Amino acid sequence: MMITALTIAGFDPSGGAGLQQDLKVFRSFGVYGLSVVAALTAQNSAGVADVAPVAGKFVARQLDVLLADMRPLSVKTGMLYSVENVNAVARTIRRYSLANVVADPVILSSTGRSLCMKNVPAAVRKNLLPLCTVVTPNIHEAEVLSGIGIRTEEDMEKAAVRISEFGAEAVIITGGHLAGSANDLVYDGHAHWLEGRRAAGEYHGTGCTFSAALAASLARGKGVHEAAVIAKAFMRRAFRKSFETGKGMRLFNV
Ligand code: PXL
Repeated sequence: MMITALTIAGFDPSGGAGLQQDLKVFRSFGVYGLSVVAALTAQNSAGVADVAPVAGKFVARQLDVLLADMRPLSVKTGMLYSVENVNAVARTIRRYSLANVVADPVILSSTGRSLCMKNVPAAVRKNLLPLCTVVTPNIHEAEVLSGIGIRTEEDMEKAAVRISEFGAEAVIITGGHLAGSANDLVYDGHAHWLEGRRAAGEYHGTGCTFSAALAASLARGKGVHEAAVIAKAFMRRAFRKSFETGKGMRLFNV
């Protein structure tokens, strides 16, 4: 049987993040990718110039038509952009009892542009996190979701506990943006640390690549902790295989 995973995310013409990157990551795990577009962006390796939302009703329509016919073994959400889209995704997960849900709570682009409307983090906390197998915030996203400022690994643990209280089964805070180290925290009721070193340089699509690798591993039947170890190893290879194609950040040739 073909293993399938679904990504619900934004369209990035550079292909370094969002739907296209998720599909490439799925492919490299031997997982067939389904994709539903939740937002369009105009961007290149130097940053996001513009965003055009996709209407919540049309995100729901894409999901309904697809899922009436096919059942993915995991689901990854990325840039959802609007509260309507967050709620359409949450309703769909419930209606189809979708399992192995990975939420990458995208808030800002790597260059600091907002990739969601103002009330999206609150809607994610209330409506999406209770349905998640794993949520994968970076340091900034974890600060916004938890309301806790993060300077140290101890702060990361406090934020993970707070985020897990919103209902996600597990929380993975990626530490690449913390000064000094790039250790990731997997919190599933207990804290497990995955050690790593920060790769030199600026990269586009790091969070998407990591969470897509995690979703692919869950689709292949791995548990959260093992999937996180696999996704972290996948990132080490992705950093090694990254390349420069434009004037800005490096992209991952996964
Ligand atoms: O890396 C966050 C991200 C997610 N999804 C899309 C993006 C970006 C960053 O630019 O463009 C579509």
